[in-house]
Amino acid sequence: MAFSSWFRDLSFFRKTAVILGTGALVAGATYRVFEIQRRRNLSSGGIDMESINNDEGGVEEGEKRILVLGLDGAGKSTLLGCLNSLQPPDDTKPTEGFNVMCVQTDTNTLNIWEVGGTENVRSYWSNFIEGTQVLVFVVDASDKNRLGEAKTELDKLVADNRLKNVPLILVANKQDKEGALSVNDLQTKLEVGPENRAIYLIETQVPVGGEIKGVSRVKELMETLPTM
Ligand SMILES: Nc1nc2c(ncn2[C@@H]2O[C@H](COP(=O)(O)OP(=O)(O)OP(=O)(O)O)[C@@H](O)[C@H]2O)c(=O)[nH]1
Ligand SMILES: [Mg+2]
Repeated sequence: MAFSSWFRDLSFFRKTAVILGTGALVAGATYRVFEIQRRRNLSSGGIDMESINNDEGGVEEGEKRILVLGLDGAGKSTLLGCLNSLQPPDDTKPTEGFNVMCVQTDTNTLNIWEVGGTENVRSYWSNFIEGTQVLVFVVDASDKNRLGEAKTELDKLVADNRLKNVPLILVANKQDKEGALSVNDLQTKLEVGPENRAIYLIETQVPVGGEIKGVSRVKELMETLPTM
C-alpha cells in the first residue's frame, strides 16, 4: 500500500525512471541466471575453455592425471566405460568435448581425461596436456587407412615439451576385427620409439556384446605406472 501511494505521487518522469530501472534489473538478473546455466552445461561435456585455461594441470598428492587421446572412433570412450564395469557401454556417442572420470584405487585417485578425436576437437588437445602424468593413445588397429592420420597426431604429442618423459600407453584397440594389426606392428607403423620415455604396448578389444580383452591391463598400468 505504502509503495503504491508513494509511486502514485511521483512525477511522470520519476515514474518512467522507476519503471525503466526495475526493467533493467530484472533483465540483468535473468541474463545472469542463463549465463550460469550455460557455463554449467559446457563444463559437463563441451569445451569450456575458460575453466580449462584456469586449470593449470595441478595435481594433488595421491592423484594421478591421465590423458586419453586418439582419433575419433578409435574406441576411447568405450574403453574407459569398461574400466570399472568390464562391460562396454552400448550407447557410446562421439565425444564432442571432453569427459573426465575419477577412478579410486587402493593407492590413489586416477583423474582420467578423454578429449574427443574429431578433427575440430583435436585443436583443443593441447589445452589438456599440462600436468599430464600418463598419456594413453588409442588406435583403431583395424583401420589401416587412418594410420597416417594417427601417426601425425601422435608425432605432435610426443614432440610436445610438456609430455617429455611422460610414459605412453599405446593401445591397439578393436582386436576382434578382422585384419587388426598387432600392437607391435602398430608401433612399427607409427614409428614411435622409446627415446626419452617408457612405452607400454597393449592390445584391447571392447566390442559391444562381444568378448572384451586387455582392459584390466590398461587399468593396472594406469594405477601402477610411476609418475614424476
Ligand atoms: N568391434 C569393436 N568396436 C569397438 C571397439 N571399441 C569401440 N568400438 C566401437 O567404435 C565406435 C566408436 O567408439 P568410441 O568409444 O565412441 O570412440 P572414441 O575414440 O571415443 O571416439 P571420439 O569420442 O569421437 O573421439 C563405437 O561404435 C564403439 O562401440 C572394439 O574394440 N571392437
Ligand atoms: Mg569418445
